[in-house]
Amino acid sequence: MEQRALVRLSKRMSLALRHEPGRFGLTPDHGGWVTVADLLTALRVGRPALDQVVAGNDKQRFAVERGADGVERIRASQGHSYPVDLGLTPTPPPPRLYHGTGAAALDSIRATGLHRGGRHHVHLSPDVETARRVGARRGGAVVVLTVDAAAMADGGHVFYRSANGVWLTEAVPSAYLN
Ligand code: HQG
Repeated sequence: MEQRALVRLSKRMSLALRHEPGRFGLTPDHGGWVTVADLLTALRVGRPALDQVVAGNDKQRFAVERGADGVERIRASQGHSYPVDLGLTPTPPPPRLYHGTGAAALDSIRATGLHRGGRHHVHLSPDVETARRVGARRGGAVVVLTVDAAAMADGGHVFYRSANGVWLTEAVPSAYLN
């Protein structure tokens, strides 16, 4: 499949698995999994195209696993806007994490900290480069904030690391931002 078609399919998979499964006639389990067969039917694509998206995805957004029942299931590794239990284990973060955003959001973030918005968690990046890419999605000037994750963890804030390396936490008070 050609690159542009792959990106389009990846976006439809994100929509179906993270945001609006009902619109595709899908009913994810509590962990956000649907069977690969159901997803293929819902999106009207073949298995090779799905495999290409899962394997080639720049951010490894999707995870495929075979259950004890022998059935293959797929879910998004993070980024859901409907309630889902990813079953992630609280994990001590590296001392510093990064958050890329648009310059327009800066005053508000300095005043009130980072909020999770429509998602389950605030998303933090392990390195400046990744954060810069996340911020660049907003268009315009990019700001990369440094999060004092060590101090947050000391203060009792819980962190999780998604299967694709994104760090997640409930909120980041502005005192921990630089
Ligand atoms: C901002 C993509 C004003 C925050 C990416 C961000 C990531 C505030 C936006 C993943 C604020 C939320 C998540 C405050 C936070 N005032 N603005 N107090 N607190 N914000 O898309 O982190 O491609 O929900 O800075 O690569 O940008 O979907 O979060 O700009 O990993 O796989 O509110 O989404 O991954 O935007 O991105 P988002 P995000 P995928």
